[in-house]
Amino acid sequence: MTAVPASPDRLPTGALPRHDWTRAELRALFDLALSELIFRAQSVHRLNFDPAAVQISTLLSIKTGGCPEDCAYCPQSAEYDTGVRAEKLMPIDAVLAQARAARDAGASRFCMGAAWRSPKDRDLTQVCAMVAGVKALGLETCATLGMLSADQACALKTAGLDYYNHNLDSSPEFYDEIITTRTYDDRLATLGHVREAGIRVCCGGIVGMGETREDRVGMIEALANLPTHPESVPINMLVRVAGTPLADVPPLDPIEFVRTIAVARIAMPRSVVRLSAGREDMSEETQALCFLAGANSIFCGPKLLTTPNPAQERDRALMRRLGLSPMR
Ligand code: SAM
Ligand code: DTB
Ligand code: SF4
Repeated sequence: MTAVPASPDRLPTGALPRHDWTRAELRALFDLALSELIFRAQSVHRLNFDPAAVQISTLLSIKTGGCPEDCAYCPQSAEYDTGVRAEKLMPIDAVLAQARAARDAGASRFCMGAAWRSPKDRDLTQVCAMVAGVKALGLETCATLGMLSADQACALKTAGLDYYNHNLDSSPEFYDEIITTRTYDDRLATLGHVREAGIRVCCGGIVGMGETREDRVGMIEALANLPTHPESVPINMLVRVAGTPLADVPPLDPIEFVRTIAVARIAMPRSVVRLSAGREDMSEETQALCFLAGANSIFCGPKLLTTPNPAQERDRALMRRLGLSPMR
């Protein structure tokens, strides 16, 4: 029998967020026996959250396809032939109708995504009107529109935006193999503008892109050592889309995905960790392990932005089986 590795220093601290995580500490967490890692993640989770509550968001692609960026994972980049057609920004009424339906289906947050490098000012005016309309329906609002200037972030805040999603995606080293059209520092600058404007930050990344465990360690290090932890941390399993450069990357071991969730939970104890993209191809048992590892948010509804997500009835049944309820 192999012995459980000795506790890395200062772990688990529990409730208090730290911003001085070292790669060695995070690596040591990844290396723990799964039972030990999940126990620590659960312990931290319970100090901060009801372990049976899951935050539910709904996604809508308000502007699909034709994106000038070259993110190697993304079906919406104009560089790749994925069958996703470029569309115009949706009309406000159509967005509000979808938001009403999401609210009536039990979502607490409505996230609007646009395939832009950054919004043009004319587009931003439209998005601000959407944000105000969604907010008036009693929903929390979230948007992901690409890079933002400080002024754009302030305009969104004034319109009523609660959260802005902008991911670091991977470690700083691996990032350059995935995206060449904007830098890690560009992303950090946008996150700074969002934080400065007083909008809550939703920031995470993708695993299963062919990165190493060290890259997953580096991604969590970068997220956990931001000046303030993102309030929401989406961990996406790559959805491999035909036509993208990552279409044929070998799938990641689901247990490694669970470990990534657990380490994110421990490193960012007060953040809501979202089991984000990739659930359509994930077993319900793997999803259950993710909840045990401290995930406490999902996207509900049959579509993410352009790819499928489990049907609402399947998610309702899964939550019932696991004894989970929507977070209030
Ligand atoms: N264009 C904006 C941007 O990139 O910031 C907003 C939309 S973009 C689709 C939002 C995030 O979705 C990306 O940062 C990435 O983490 C995630 N994403 C995109 N394609 C994905 C895929 N195939 N699998 C998993 N996550 C994906
Ligand atoms: C995030 O981290 N994951 C969501 C959301 N932010 C906008 C998007 C996932 C997109 C998956 C691929 C697609 O459906 O196009
Ligand atoms: Fe464009 Fe966002 Fe897709 Fe990158 S992830 S190609 S920026 S839509």
